[in-house]
Amino acid sequence: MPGAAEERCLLMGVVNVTPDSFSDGGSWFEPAAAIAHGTELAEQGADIIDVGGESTRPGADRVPADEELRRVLPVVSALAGQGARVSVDTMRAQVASAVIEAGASIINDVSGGLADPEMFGLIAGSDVTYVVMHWRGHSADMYGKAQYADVVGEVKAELAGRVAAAAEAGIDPARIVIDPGLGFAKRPVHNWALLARLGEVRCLPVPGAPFRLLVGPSRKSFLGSLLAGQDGQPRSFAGRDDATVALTTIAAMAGAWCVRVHAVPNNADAVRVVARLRQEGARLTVDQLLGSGRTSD
Ligand code: PMM
Repeated sequence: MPGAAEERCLLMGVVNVTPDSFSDGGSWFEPAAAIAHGTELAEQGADIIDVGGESTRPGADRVPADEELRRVLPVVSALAGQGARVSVDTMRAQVASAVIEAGASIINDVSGGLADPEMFGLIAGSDVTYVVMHWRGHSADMYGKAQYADVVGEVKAELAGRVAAAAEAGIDPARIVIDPGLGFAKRPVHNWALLARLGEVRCLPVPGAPFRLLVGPSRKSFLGSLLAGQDGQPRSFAGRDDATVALTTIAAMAGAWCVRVHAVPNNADAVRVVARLRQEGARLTVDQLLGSGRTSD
């Protein structure tokens, strides 16, 4: 359960230090620009700054580890040095080790420990928070693996397997945050099903549940296709920010610990609105919002 200081859903602001991330690739590729952007996101109300040096957009190729480190290390050092709570989006134990040394307190592993067999051991020997995201393989072959009979059940079962393996490797479940991995080996229909049942996703059948939940809907292509124009063209990345705020509100209502976003100010307003409603004792859930009367966690 979130502590008193974290009753409000937190906001994670994204700084992609990459030339090719899907919505902001290239914008913050130089260290000085990335540091300035992270500082701005913190000033706008981001509780956590998530620094990434490897694009995970569908079809992306991998970046060598030394290049990933060259991109993220100066940014992590500078932002942590300013007192920011820094997360690093990496699948590599070698990168995680260096950024923890540089002051990162969260490792955001979109592969949930599957990409690097050294990752669990490294995390077990540290005291950082560890994000375990649902993942079925590298970005080069993302959609081939988007096959589900029951997406919520399968994502939960696969996440539970990763969390159990992490605990087996010595990681305290209290340090684990889970993430359904919107858009990763998931088509729009899968993302919507997971979003409608977020409360259930938190309650994995393993010791430590319910886990803190991170959700990353920001500007993703399922929003682009939902909001496509009459010509069928997906809505532009920047034109997806209002829909992102809507999903931030829904995730906060469903009890998410944190939402990962590119644009902070409007999302910061949304999480404050939900926190204020919760002070009234409102136990808002997606199911109640949709009018079914069931509670979802
Ligand atoms: N999505 C992206 C990258 N990292 N991390 C977590 N935990 N959850 C996500 O949904 C997630 C992530 C892809 O988005 P980007 O390229 O805009 O950063």
